[in-house]
Amino acid sequence: MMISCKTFCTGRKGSHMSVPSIIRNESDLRDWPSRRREILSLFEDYEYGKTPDMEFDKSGCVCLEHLELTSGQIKESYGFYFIKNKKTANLRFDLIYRKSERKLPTIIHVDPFGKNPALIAYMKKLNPKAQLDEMFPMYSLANKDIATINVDVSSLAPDDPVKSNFGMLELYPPQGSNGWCALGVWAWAMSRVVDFIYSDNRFDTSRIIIAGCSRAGKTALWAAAQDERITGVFASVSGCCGSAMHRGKTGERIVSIIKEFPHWSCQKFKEYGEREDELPFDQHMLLALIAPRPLYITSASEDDWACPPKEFESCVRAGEIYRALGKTGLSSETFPETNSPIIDGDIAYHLRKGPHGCKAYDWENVISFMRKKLCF
Ligand code: GTR
Repeated sequence: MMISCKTFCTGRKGSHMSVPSIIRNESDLRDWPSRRREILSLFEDYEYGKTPDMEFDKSGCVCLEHLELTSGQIKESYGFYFIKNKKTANLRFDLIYRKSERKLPTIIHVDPFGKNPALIAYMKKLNPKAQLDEMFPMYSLANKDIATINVDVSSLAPDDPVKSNFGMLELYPPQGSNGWCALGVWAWAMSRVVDFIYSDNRFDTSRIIIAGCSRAGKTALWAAAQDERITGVFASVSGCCGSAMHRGKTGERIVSIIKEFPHWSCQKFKEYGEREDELPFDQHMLLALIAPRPLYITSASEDDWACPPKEFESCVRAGEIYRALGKTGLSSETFPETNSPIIDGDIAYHLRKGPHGCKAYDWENVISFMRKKLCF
């Protein structure tokens, strides 16, 4: 694939650009499902770990609370429980929607921050003006006839190098170099919520959008890569181990991720701290696993740590498989100005003016894109 250097001139110096191809030859193209499985295994074996086959002694999902709000909206809280060898893990999620004659599209939001005060403080430090409810404006989205589900994935695997071993990883501890990790558990949690959506006739299973910001954006991409029932994907400022290419990346690199967040990736990944160029894949291939589904990637102009040009580059590169599958990639392959969304293809991208995070501006654009693509 020809990629113009003009588009990607901001890479790290000294990094050579031997980027592995999504489609290497005619047979990859002819048999995309098997090439797809091969790419998925690379991510399992080298980065996020492999989700184990699981069988529980007992598991289920219960509605813990049902409220009819004065606004006319319904709010429900649920808990999934999983029991194995007398050990228990649970997953909490909240649903807000407005009653409708029609089955509702849903947005499932990855929330590793929700109930964790230490993380909220951390986010505030990153961005003192952060308004955490802007990350997922549940009530206003519910007023647009979208069912919104906030999934507290930290209830299943706390976002902490030590504590993440409790909960789900206690029931199924990581095994070997590709053993799963907190991020893998979070992605798995999102699929359990998809099971819930499939089991409940209030929801339209052909319109399930996953969303996440930053570490939750990484999770959203990995969840959608594994679970093809998810029909649309929105990842904001997902940076390193999310939408940003590893090769040539500036700001946060694998070496810092494995030091600061060792519980996010599998053991094997730790060998690649300063060796990004030797990985047999790069993050554009994670986006390729989402094809042909509508995908919206956002960056923020003050977020050099995430490296917006490298988040953009993976979108350009993933366009190859979208086109091969009869869809379109990005409608423009030139890195955009701030607040100039590129939204006419099946992959959309914008660079929001401002700091790391997810804002009302991001949501407005994402919702109009998803409405158009998924026809709701
Ligand atoms: C950054 C971190 C990223 C990202 C983010 C977050 O500082 O280094 O990888 O995950 O924080 O989740 O807030």
